[in-house]
Amino acid sequence: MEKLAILLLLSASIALGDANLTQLLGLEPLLKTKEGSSSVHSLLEYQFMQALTKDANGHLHSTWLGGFDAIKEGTWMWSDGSRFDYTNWDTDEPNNAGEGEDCLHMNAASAKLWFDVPCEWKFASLCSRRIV
Ligand SMILES: [Ca+2]
Ligand SMILES: [Ca+2]
Repeated sequence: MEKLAILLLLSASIALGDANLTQLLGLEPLLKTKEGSSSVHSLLEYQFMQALTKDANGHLHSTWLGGFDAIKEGTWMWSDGSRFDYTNWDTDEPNNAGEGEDCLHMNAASAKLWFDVPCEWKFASLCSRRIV
């Protein structure tokens, strides 16, 4: 429930485009860096996060989550330190293709599941912050 409240506040500040609200909530730094990128621990959480990334036309945009395996290939972790206890990878992902893929994005391809991709790619980030 706490996480839901956090995401609602973040969603509201972004949706309203209210810089003062974003600053008041202390979310501004999170929107500028990948620190505080969100973790996902259930299908329900993932579906909620997808709703936050949906535009007015119903399109789900590719968005960074806080998952990475840059420390040890194949060992996925969340940047918030929580357990990596849920996955929603697309078929044949993660595959660490090419010269390596160590970051996780959601809403990938047509299935809108997870891909590992190069961390240099540019997407919006979905962030969360513990308020209490
Ligand atoms: Ca990798
Ligand atoms: Ca991949």
